[in-house]
Amino acid sequence: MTTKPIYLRSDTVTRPSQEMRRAMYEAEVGDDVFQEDPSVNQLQEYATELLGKEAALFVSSGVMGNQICLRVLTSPGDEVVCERDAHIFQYESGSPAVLSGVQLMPVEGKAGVITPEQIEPCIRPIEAYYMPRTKVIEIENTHNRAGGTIHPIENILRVKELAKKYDLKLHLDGARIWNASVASKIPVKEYASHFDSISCCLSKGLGAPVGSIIGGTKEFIKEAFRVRKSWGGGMRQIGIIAAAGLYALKNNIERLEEDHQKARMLAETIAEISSCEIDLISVQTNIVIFKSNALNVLDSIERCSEAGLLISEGKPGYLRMITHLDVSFDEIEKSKKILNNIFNKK
Ligand code: TLP
Repeated sequence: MTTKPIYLRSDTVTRPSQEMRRAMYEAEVGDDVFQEDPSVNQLQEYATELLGKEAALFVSSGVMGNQICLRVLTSPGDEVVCERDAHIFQYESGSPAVLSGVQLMPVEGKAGVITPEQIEPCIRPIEAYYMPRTKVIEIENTHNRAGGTIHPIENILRVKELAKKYDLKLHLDGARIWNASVASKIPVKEYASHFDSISCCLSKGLGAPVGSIIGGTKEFIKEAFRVRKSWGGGMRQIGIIAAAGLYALKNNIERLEEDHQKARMLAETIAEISSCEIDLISVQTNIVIFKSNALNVLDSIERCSEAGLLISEGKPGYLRMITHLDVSFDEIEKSKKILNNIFNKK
């Protein structure tokens, strides 16, 4: 292949634009361990406002964001209820056990959503001292493995009621909360307002090279700052990358709509291929999960790659394509042709 491959493996593959690089080049820096990096402080202040929280903290990754939040919200021996396909359960290397000494209680949801009716029976009786103590309910919005589905706000409100009844904390893995917000037209602030903690990524659809933001109360973030340092996550003149994050928040949220449109185009192509299965209802943002009945996952990935289209496994047995700001409409058209050529064989 001489032409540049089309990268639909993840929205993490984006490269900083010229303008973003300029913002990084020009960033004022200081020592962030002393909280004296002006660019980091600016990013955190901007994010605090955007999330509508009392405070925000810049961390190195989505995993670090989720794990710091769980650590601050729990004590060893506690239990966190989450959906069975949640990122914290499937893709974070067992960190809740390793880093916080807590276990997860995964519940099988529908389109990434678990209802209060499903959660309530999983809550451990407070008097059962021999059981783990239920402490947190975690929600992922959008839900990666479910195909970028948006968690309905009505369900969030109902889960919040349940959490209040049992005095539980709520954490939002909002790695792609920006996509949920743009597609549902519900402000990120409103989503965030229902949770004790939120973690959201700058390095996915927003196109920054590194970093996530966590938000919560001042007290929560003070403790998160301490945990981040204890895990070796205190960085120094990090304004250079915080500037990219701030640029991303200011410039790259609204345009996510275009990524959703592109995902829709790919999904509709797949829906017309008889050897493929796709649930079009699940394609609500920038992720397309589908199944090929003609080729297995590895062969599908390999054949697409040979044709210049890089896709990945979305969950066992399923393929995944994710759109992002480095994929043009022209590349989407090319991708559609490649998908037809590879999967449309009778
Ligand atoms: N997701 C990655 C892989 O880990 C699967 C991807 O390519 O989609 N929460 C959610 C919902 C995520 O999708 C991810 C990354 C994370 C957290 C972790 O973010 P990073 O990779 O920055 O640690």
